[in-house]
Amino acid sequence: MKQVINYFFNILISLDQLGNTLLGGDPDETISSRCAKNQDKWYWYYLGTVLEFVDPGHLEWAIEYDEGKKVKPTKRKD
Ligand SMILES: [Ca+2]
Repeated sequence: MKQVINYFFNILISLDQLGNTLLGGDPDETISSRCAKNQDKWYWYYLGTVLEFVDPGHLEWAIEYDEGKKVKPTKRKD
């Protein structure tokens, strides 16, 4: 069963990364990670607000420091 769950989780991650690629981002980075790094832009901020509402702490664990835009680890300012 765990293999099936991992399989579908990997499919979701790849779709997420495809979405980020289609939006001009790094193909190895998820939309959540890009969103977390770009909280200074209104559209990423509002998407981040939705993600944080659905899953509190999401942006903090989803950020990928080794992919896409290079940023220093920071806390979201709410
Ligand atoms: Ca990645």
